[in-house]
Amino acid sequence: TPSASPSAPAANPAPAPAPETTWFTDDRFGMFVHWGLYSLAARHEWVKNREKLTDEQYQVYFDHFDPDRYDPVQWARAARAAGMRYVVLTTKHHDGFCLWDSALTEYKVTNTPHGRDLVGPFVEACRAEGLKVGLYYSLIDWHHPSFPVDGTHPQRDDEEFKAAAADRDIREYRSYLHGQVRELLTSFGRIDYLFFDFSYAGRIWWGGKGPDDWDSPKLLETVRELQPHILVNDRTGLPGDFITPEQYQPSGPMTKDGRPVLWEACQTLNGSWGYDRDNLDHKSADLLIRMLVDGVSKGGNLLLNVGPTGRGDLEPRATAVLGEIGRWMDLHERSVRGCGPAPYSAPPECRYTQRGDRLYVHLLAWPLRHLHLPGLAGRVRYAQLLNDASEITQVHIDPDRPAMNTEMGGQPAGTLTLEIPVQRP
Ligand code: FUL
Repeated sequence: TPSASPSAPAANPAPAPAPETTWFTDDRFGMFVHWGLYSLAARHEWVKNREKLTDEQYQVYFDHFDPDRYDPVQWARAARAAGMRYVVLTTKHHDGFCLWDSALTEYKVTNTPHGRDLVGPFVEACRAEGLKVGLYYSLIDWHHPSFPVDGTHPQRDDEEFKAAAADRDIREYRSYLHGQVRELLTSFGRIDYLFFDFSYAGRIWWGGKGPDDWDSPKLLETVRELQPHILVNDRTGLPGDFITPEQYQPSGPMTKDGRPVLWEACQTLNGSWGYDRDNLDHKSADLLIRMLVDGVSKGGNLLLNVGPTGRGDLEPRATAVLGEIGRWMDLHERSVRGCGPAPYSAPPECRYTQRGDRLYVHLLAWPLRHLHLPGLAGRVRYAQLLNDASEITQVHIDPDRPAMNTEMGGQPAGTLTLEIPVQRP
């Protein structure tokens, strides 16, 4: 049989293999880090836009950016201790400020008083702690002269926006952003995850043409070429490897065009992504654990955000809540890691997560003296509390409604989890 010459181009090149997603669904829980010039303003990462600060007014944060206490090992350890297994850092947010020594701009950390790259040490610290490495990159750029709008414009595609966009050459910005993504994916070794921001939920913010402006098809091609195993989100305006519900809990497993998709909810501690000093509206550890469990029961991940201070510290309110989550994860992580939805409907105020033959029943409300588990008659072999392996007494078997006595003292609401080996249907 004649064989093709080695140099002949393949008529139908094989499609790139789908990236490995097992680590993502095993890990389930990651840390988002929003950090940049806005951390000095300490009142939300959109401060430039919200307060219509001019470039000159915003420059003060650049001139004073000197995070003398930056210690990414501390961040990575805090993430790990909280039960998180990957960390995602904002390398450039909408304000355009770059946390690495980009050759393509002067608007970068190495030109601030700090004078040193921040991304390299972050990547190293994650690796040292055995965490997967994620980078966030904003496709929006209020600083670049060729991006259609600057930070003072409203978000809508109104007349003001159109007038501002008309005299800018998007091609320059497009090549800048492609160049920067190439830098990020070639300068720091293996990167596992990329969060572009944003065309979100089918909506292109900031008017413009989103994927056309950014040439998203080419962008994704470059990303896959440089880091073939990487997982990329869906905010380039094109489908990615996972979708990114922001600050809400989906009502069930998520689908796209009728097919199940990987998803990850990103969530703030207090409604702001950047450090927000005077914000008192912090979520409790209990609520955050419930969000994690609820997400896993629907097949999703949780990317929980922290906003370090301008000096580089995780603020005490964040470390306290991460510590509490970590104490829960320490005893309950096997009801999260590698778990997903169970094929049964959970009783009211409960969530099921399942891995293999282990069904985890998370009781989100307390007290529940009797718990009826519809559809599980004949499948429950044994039941125990997960935190201390103590047996749950099965007090009543009704063919349709197995019921268990769950009157257990001393367990705080929202953190009681039962482990039940079940026979799969
Ligand atoms: C958004 C951004 O505008 C926020 O500032 C934040 O980065 C969030 C994760 O994505 O839509």
